[in-house]
Amino acid sequence: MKSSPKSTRRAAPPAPRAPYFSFAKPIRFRGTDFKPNAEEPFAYRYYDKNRKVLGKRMQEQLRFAVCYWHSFVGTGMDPFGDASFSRPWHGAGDPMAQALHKADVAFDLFRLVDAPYFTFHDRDIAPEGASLRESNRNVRQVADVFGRKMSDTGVKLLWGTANLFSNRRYMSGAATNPDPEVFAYAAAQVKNVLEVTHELKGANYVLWGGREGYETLLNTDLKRELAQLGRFLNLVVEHKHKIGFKGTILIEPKPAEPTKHQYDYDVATVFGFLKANGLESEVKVNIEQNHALLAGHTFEHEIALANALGIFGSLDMNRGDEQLGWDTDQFPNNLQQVAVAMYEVLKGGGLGTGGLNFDAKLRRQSIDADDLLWAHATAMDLCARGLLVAETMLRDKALAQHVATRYAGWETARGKSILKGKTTLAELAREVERKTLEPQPRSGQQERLEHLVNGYF
Ligand code: XLS
Ligand code: NI
Ligand code: NI
Repeated sequence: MKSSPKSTRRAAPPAPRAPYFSFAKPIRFRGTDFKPNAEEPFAYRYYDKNRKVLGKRMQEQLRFAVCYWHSFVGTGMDPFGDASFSRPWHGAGDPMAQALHKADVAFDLFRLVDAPYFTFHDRDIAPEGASLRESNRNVRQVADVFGRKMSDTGVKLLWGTANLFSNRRYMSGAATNPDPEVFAYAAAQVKNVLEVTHELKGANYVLWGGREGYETLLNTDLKRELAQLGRFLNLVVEHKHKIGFKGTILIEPKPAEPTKHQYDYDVATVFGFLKANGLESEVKVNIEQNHALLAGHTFEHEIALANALGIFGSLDMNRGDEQLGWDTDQFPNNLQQVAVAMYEVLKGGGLGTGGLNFDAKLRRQSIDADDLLWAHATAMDLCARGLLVAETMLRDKALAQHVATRYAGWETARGKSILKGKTTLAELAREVERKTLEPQPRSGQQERLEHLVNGYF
């Protein structure tokens, strides 16, 4: 075919960019005997993605995800200092070109650490435009690029979400805003990201109530705001079914920050809210370690409770600091904490459509590009090790047997008839009054069990 003069004068392709990371080859599993060297400075000691753990490949048991916001948007800024990371796609420049640069580096990180999933907010991946229409167009444009990269690499989307908290329009809340026009704007934003998540075959869609809460009751109609939040969530669920999205809708509880009191305080509060709105079989929870601590719970408590209530969805895998009362979002680095959390996950039947999303950020001084690799790879290896410990705890059955013995009375005909509602309060009272012997207390054996658990490490 004869080419037209116009097409022969093609613009020169952009000069190839230098790779962002110093690693060229993906980090591999090498076992615990491997000695790192200049060629291969890091190798997985425990994360052997094809190893079977309780009948599933480790990769499928763990479903690791890299989050876009902390790793590629975060600047290292804190309330006392400006950006410290200076990533090449930050600062002045064409924002769409920067978004594409960022996407290239993100997919390079996924490849290098061998992460099977990622997560994002709409505002992480594309610049906000002059209108919602323009912002949504930007998001779709980057999502198209994601679609191509995902089919080239096999990386999948764990979940998408809308940022309904950064822009000042949301300063008084999104769904819980006193102005219905802000509610409508938030709805329009969620519609777009939910549809994009659906198109990218996301496994879940997350709603974290960024500013759904209040600063002071003096200006707040709490009852009205809760009703707004219920309506909003119902709209999202209705739309999910309308477009045929099969992923799970997840709420991410957090007790405070940014608002003084967040409505989605913890798992128990979210369950009550779902019940009140008839959504307990439609929506599950995305539990974050640091948020559990801020609510005065342990991570494993929140996981166990969600499993007990049938609303366990997914995990934001990070770590808070026991001395600090805010969301430090550090990479997980405590084997025992991770193992007991994974034990609860496995006991409940595993992650389902969920995964382990590293909602974690580098410390402000970790300014090297490779710090992103080290942070993710060490966290992945630690979680793999935690999974193996949890597997042993489960297979060993010693803990489970202790618990079963402790509740054995409830498995007898007597216990069962009480629970089935076959005895009244008056009947129970009459029976007890006839007896001369008191029920005998038995030891909870906590120290012995703590010793048992230490033996797994
Ligand atoms: C903030 C939340 C947030 C959600 C996604 O504290 O953890 O990062 O995971 O909006
Ligand atoms: Ni989170
Ligand atoms: Ni957090």
